[in-house]
Amino acid sequence: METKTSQMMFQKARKLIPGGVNSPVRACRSVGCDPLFIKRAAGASLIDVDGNEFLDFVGSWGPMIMGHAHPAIFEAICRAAGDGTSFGAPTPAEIDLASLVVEAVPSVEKVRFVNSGTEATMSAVRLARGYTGRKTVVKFDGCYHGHADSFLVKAGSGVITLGIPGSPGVPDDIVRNTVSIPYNDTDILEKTLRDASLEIACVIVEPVAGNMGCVPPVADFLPRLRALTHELGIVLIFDEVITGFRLSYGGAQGLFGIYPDLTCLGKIIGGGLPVGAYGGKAEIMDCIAPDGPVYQAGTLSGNPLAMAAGVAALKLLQRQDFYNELEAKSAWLAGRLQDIAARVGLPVQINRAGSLLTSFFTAEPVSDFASAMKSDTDLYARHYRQMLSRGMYLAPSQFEVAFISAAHTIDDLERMSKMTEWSFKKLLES
Ligand code: KE4
Repeated sequence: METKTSQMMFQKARKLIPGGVNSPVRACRSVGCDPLFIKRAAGASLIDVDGNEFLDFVGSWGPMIMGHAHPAIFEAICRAAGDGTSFGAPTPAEIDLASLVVEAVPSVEKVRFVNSGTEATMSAVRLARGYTGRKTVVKFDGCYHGHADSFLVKAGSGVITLGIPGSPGVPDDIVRNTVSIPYNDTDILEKTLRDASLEIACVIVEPVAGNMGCVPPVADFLPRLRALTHELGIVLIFDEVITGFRLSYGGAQGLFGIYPDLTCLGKIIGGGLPVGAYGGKAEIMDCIAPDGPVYQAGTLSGNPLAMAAGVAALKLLQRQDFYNELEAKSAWLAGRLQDIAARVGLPVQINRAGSLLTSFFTAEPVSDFASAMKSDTDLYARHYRQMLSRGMYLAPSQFEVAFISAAHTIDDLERMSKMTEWSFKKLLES
């Protein structure tokens, strides 16, 4: 595969940008190769600057549920751009997107738009602390909620990919207010939440974990979490930056029928442009400035182009059977991959939730951070490089998910499974 233009660009980028990338996981460090620079994308395909074409299973880490360069989203952005790109004043488009989010997400009565998932979760935690007057935040090992200081303890995603224990620069007295406990362990959860000394403001959880790889909740985990936080007056925050509008039009909460006090969104709601959001009960949201004392602000929050892209994206997701079709394709692929691993004799666990899927290279079932960490990351790296050489663009980390989109056809998924079989066999040869 010719990659000399990407290599030349990477050398140039590294002189200007730390690691040559604007987000660490894109550097492909954990899979032992240099990143490819992408020139353009359409549907389920990416084309890099050397003209190589790939079937894309990263989907910009979640936003591209419709596939790339969808005409309706492109048209909406162009139309909005013709009227100006940013005003720093309220616009009709913010009402349009807020209406769609409030209608779609069961527990959201009011919503505030920001520019990233990190801003959304950071603001939701500040709001929970301001609303309760308490300071401790409980999160779960392997879950990632963006890079705000409070979250960089035993975080998932890039933090575990790069093996960063937490992160330098996060003062102890910040981290002291964050407790991280095992995902899916209801005994430890109950003990932690009932520990009166902890003075807990909120629990923040990925209702389906996507940042240690795909780890769905066990049956009683979310119901128990909701019951305990309700009983103890603790704010429950669902971080649905990945699962929002991904697992269903109402997100994970709509699918499971478990309703948090606050919800964080991102990715899909921006249609590929920078948008995050946090929302929930009006009683809590009304504590946010200017109605209330909890401060949060942003120059480009509610940006008209991002709002237009988000409205266009969500309207596309309202199509009858959209999620049923995505579920059927995703279930088919997961079944094929599990069959292939069994037939080839490679110890692989396929975890799936809707159109989120991870192939863990381990013989043990993966239900939390500790079991995910038993995966063979070297084997995953070899698989990644082999698949890339055959035109399959996977997440450059064992601890991320593959995203299946409406643009992937059954033929695409058949091609992916055939390449997977070839790669799994090759892994066993050496
Ligand atoms: P952003 O600040 O990256 O928009 O969102 C942070 C975030 C919050 N919550 C969840 C559940 C998330 O998955 C994320 C970000 N996801 C990662 C991928 N696992 C973004 C990719 C990257 O860091 O480059």
